[in-house]
This record gives sequence, C-alpha cells and structure tokens, in this order.
Amino acid sequence: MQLKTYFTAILSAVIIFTSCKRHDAKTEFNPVYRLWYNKPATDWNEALPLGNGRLGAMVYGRVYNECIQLNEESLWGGYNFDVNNKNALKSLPEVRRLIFNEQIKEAYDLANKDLLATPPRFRSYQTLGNLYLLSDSLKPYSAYNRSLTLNAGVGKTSYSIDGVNFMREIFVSSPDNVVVIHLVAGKPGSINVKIALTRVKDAVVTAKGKDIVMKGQVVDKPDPAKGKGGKHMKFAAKLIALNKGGSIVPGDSTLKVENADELTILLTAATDYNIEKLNFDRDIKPLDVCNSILDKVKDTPYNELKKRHVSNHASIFERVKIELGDVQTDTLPTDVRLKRVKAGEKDPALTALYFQYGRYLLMNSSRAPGVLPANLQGIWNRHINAPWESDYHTNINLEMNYSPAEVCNLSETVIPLVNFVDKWRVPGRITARKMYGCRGWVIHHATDIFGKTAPNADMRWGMSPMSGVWMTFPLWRHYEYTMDTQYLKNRAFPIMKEAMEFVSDFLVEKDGMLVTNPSMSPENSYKLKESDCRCQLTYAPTIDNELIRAHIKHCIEACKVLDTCAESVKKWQQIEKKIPKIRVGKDSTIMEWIKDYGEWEPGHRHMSHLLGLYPLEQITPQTPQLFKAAGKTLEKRLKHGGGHTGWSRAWIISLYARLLEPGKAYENLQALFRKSTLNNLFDTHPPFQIDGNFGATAAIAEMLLQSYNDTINLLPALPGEWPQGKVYGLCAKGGFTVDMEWKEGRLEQAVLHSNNGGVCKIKYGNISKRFFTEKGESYRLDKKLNLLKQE
Ligand code: FUC
Repeated sequence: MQLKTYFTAILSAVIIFTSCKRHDAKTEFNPVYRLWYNKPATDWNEALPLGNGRLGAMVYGRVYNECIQLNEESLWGGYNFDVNNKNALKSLPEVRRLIFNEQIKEAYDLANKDLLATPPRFRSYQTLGNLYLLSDSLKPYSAYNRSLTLNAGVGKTSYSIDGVNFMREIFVSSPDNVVVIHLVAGKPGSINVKIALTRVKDAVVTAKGKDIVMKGQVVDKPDPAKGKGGKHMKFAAKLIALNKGGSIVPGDSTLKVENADELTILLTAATDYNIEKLNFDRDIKPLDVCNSILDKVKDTPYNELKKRHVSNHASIFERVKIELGDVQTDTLPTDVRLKRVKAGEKDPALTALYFQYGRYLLMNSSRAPGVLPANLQGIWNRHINAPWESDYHTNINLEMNYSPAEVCNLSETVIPLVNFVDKWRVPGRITARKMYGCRGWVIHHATDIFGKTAPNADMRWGMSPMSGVWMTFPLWRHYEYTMDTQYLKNRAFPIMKEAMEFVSDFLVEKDGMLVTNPSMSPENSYKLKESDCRCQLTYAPTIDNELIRAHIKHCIEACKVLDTCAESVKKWQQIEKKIPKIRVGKDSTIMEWIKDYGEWEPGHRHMSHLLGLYPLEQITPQTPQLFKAAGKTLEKRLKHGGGHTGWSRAWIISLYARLLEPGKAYENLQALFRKSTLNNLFDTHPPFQIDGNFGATAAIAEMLLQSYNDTINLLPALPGEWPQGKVYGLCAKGGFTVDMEWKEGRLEQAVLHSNNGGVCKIKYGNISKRFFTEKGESYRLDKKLNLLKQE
C-alpha cells in the first residue's frame, strides 16, 4: 500500500489532542493561567495588562483610589514630514571611500552631518491618561485578591469592607472595541465611587449626565532634534457609566456614583491617525469615532459583553496548551513564586505561565481592531516621553516581537506588521532614491508611526540600511507557516521584491565581492588597529551578509512557488555568489565584521553575527565549523557580561536551543527570571521593554520544537528540569501543528496536524522520518516516530 493511502486509511483513528474549546465557566477560573497577588500594585510594573490590540489598560487593583492607566495604540507626538538629509546623495561616495580606506572617524563625522535624518530624532508614543475610581472611605479591608486570567483575558480585584464583598472585573473587548469595567458588591446600595479621567497634558475633560469626555490634541514643543512644534495628533476618549440602583451625579469633570448596586463603565478612545497616510487625518473626528463605538454597545448587558469577549479571546489563546512539569496549583501569589525562582527554586509551572503570558501579550498588542504592530512596550506605556520613545526598533527588537507569532499559533498577530511594513514602502522609496540613488525601499534602525525611514539618532546606532530586508523576514515566515500563496503573491512578495531591488542597487564592488557600505553591526563597536577609534561604521558586516543571503533565498523560493520572475532569479543568484561568506576569526568565534577586528565590548548585548544561527538557518549542525564557532561566540559574549538586557538574554536562550544545548538554554532562562523579570512578569531591559517577553516565549518554543531547513525537530533542547510535560498546538513551517507528550525526558507520543498537506520531514534525536500528509488530517506518532493505528 502506498504510504499516502496508508495514512489516509488511518486518519479517522487519530486522536486529536488540540481542540479549540468553547468558553465555559472553567475557562475563566483556570488557575494554571492565572497571575495573582494578595496586595495592590505599588507601581506600574506591578499593574496587570489588558488589551485588544488597539486599547491598552494597566490595572493597579487599588482599593480606595483604583488607577487604570490607559493607552490607544496610535497616540503619538510628532507628524509625517520629510526628514531625508538633502546632502546625502552628494556625500555618499565620499563616506564610502572613507570607510573603504578605514578613515572611520572622518566617515562618521561626514555621515553624521550629511546622511543623518534632519532633524535626527522623532517623538514618542504617549499614554492616553488614567482612569481613577476614588472612594471617600478609607475603612480597613480584608480578603484582598487581584488577578489576571490569561485564557479569559479578565482582570479581577476583590476585597471585603465591613463584611461586604466587593469585586471589580475588567477586560478590553476586541469584538466590541471597548474597555469594560464592572463593579459589584455583596450588599445592595454599597457602591460609592467618584470616576475621574485625567491626562497630564493636552486634554480637556468634561462630565455630563453619565458620560465623561476627554478631548485633546498633542502639543509638541519645538525641538531642534525632533522638529517643529505645533498642535499635532488629535484624540478623544469617552466613558459611559451605567448604574443599577443608586444615582450618578456629574461634576465638572467627574461622575459621582452613589449607593449603586452595580456599576458598568464602558470606555473607548480614538485619534485622528490614518495608517493609509502614515499621518493624522483631519477628516477623522476622534470623538465621533468614540461615539459610534459606544452607541453600538451601550445597551448590551454586561454579561453579554463579557461572553463575547471571553469567547473571542479564548478562541485564540487556547490554541496552545503547555505543561512543563507537575501541574502546580497556584497557591502562592505570582510575585512570591517569582521571588522563589530568583532565589534558585524550581517552578516549571511558572515558566509555562510566563510562556503563555508572552502569547497573551502579543495577541493583545497586535491584532484587529488595532492596526499597528506591537511597539517596544507592546501597547502599554505610561509616559509622555517613553524610554526609546516606545518606538519600532528594527535592528532586532521589532523582529523579536514577532518571533513567537507563528510557532506559538498566533498567526493573525502578524497582519498589523505586514500592513505597517507595506506602508513603509512609500517613504522608504523616497529615502532609497534621495539618499542612495537606489530603487526599492529602505528603512534604518528605528521608526515612529509616521514612517520615518532615514537613518536617525546618530550614526553610532542609525546606520543599518538592511533593516528593511530584515523586516521582511516575519512576512516571509508567515507564508512558510501558513503556506498561503495568495498572501505571498499579493502581500508579502511585492514588499520582499522591492526590498531586493534596493539591495541590488545598494551593493558596491570591493575586492571582487558585493558589499554594503555604509553600514554597521547593530550598535557594536570595533577597534581599528593602532587607533583609538571606537568604530561603528563599516562595510559588509556579517549580519548584512547573512541578511542578504537569507533574503535572496526567500525571494527565490517565493518566485518558485509563484512561478514568476525567472530573470530576476538569475540576477539574484549572481549577486549571492559575491556576498561575503560567514567566517571564523582568530579566536575561533564567528567574525562580526568583514575583518577580524577586536571588539570594544566583547559582552555586547547584540548578537547580530549569530543571526545565521537563530532565527536564520545558515549555521546548523550541517556546517560543523560554523556551528562550533557560534558556540564559542556565545560563550565569549556571556563571559564578558552579555545578556544584560532582557531581550539579549532571550536571544541567547534561542541561540542555545539551536545549538542543541538544553542545559545552557535553561540556565539562561533562569537568568532571565532572575535579572530581567518584573513582578507583573513584564520583561525589563531595564526599564520595561516587551521584546524580552516575546523573545523568551519564542525561545521556550524553540527548546521544544524547531522547524527549519525543511525538518521538524521534536524536543531538540529539552532540559533535564522538565522531565515530564505536554505541549499542544505549536506550529511548524510547512503548515503543521504539533502536539507532544514526554516522560522521563523522552518523547512519548506526538500528533502532527497537517493544515496544508504535503511532505513532512520529522526528527526526534537520531530518528528521522519522512512522509506524505493530507490536508486537514492528523497523524499520531509513537516515541520512535512510527505511525500508530487506532488504539
Ligand atoms: C536596541 C538596543 C537597546 C534597546 C533599544 C530599544 O537598539 O540596543 O538595548 O533595546 O534597541
């Protein structure tokens, strides 16, 4: 019997592990998915995040003066204007000559003057403001608890005063596009609160009837580093308070709720940002947007809103289940568990919770109704001027944000990123032409929501012209996991191809090679022989060569799938031959630069030259010399203090997973908990930066499942500390979903769900199998990867 027929015959026998369960009462209270605390948050880093991709809320869970810090994804300072340096094209040849001549200081001075954006910096993503629930009474309370249940997406605060139980629930609904807060008490008429909505600047708040309205416009001060001042983004927020029993008395800007039995607050917000224009759009009236959202929901009972929210949320969240050890009931508050782990205790269930939290954060900062991707803080930011502007850093951070998206079964979170990258092409083409005289589109190391594509900040950080290429990788990966050829044809490939046009034009000849110039190895510096130059600018840093080689591979594969661009493929193949190869230096590590320069900071946080190991597929056990050198490179970085930022540590975990070193991966995961994790499980750079959460979530997945070079590798870096466990619903390239169970550190069984059909190459330890699959069917494998019949 043909393999294919054989498999088809046994399909009905397959046990399906994964199921997208409907929401039921259990969903909401599942302790495995709960972060909880026995005291209110003392600062923002203890508050608990909720979001729907567009609106964010950080809940402190305070008793008398509850604070909920709010965000709307597009509320930014600044605006869209041309920042390309007019002198760039004229000075480019000289910058290139100086770099080739190793006159790096001179090159830096000239580039900083003539290539850097004018003005060099942009403004920040901003908080929307705070919602307060204030109480007059300061009576002592007991039985306090606050929690966030990840699979339901519901936050809860409960306590008791004078024998009366109080409970607040909060969620941010994606189907209804509102923040919903619900207050109940054990005794009728017990709810007495003043509701206030505030913002530190640029807003006016008024109350009327049962509504509070905030209307604002960002006023930017003139700043030579950031551009003209003026009245820029318009925004609005509106809340409606709906009481059962008692009364609501409006003040000038607050609502006083007296003796209510129950209270529901519905809040939404909007700006006049229009992603199509990468700018604000005065045809959009933010308050009208708020009104139309609220009009649709204001008559819907609370329970109905909650049901809609939870079933939508759980349908995405519950695609993946994980257990990394004995299921631990969460009898200890999350901050206490974290503290114990920091002190060296084992709590695999906390790792599982942390993994699920990463998924939770991504789905709540990057999906419809939102239109923008997750920024450096996802969507949660309390500042007017945030650290690094809470921007989109494209020299590792934004890429890392999306590293868990596909493998962790959250494919739709990539869509806002696809749209945003697509929009960059308009300003990116202008920068490519004006700065470099090139076709295609380019972006450098960071951008705002207005699509600034010129190199910004300073040439010590800004000169990363391959960032656009890098940013196409999550787009290509979306195809590799979904195998959606229409998406590839209509969305991803046009963006990839145009990025390749830029590469083709930007590369210059040097010693028979094709090299990038100017460029840098993100944010790291090298020593020039006998000089005190702390040099960043260079040509053909290893990362660029890895990026270009990978991009050419992606583009050629895309052309094959789409049966197009035969002529271009030939040209790209010619280019590929001339791209410098990854090389090993005198200290047996991967060379970071085109020459074997000494590093200024051998423990630097960026691991740019190891991109070929993870997430790319260029340094593998099949390239043993590079594979060994990659291990040495990591060792050296760590020996000199590498991994000191959360995201850097997260990357190290993935790198060790790819090196098939579970012990080291685990050790660095523990270091991440110890050094870079806040009480609300947010990653800290420091301060809070979300890329570490996302990078570590992807890294945990990478320890359990890898799929690259056409092979799915089961449990490739399973540490001894997780001897027994289960994971259901991780995704693999080629359109597969995988469920696994293991015992005593060994695979027990796996189920492979084929979402697209086709050949599957699968591996566990030394065992490899290859077989055909039918679309929509599932295959159960035993510990030796033999196919099982129905039991
Ligand atoms: C990169 C890193 C920094 C920081 C910033 C937002 O440039 O080098 O550590 O994470 O992004």
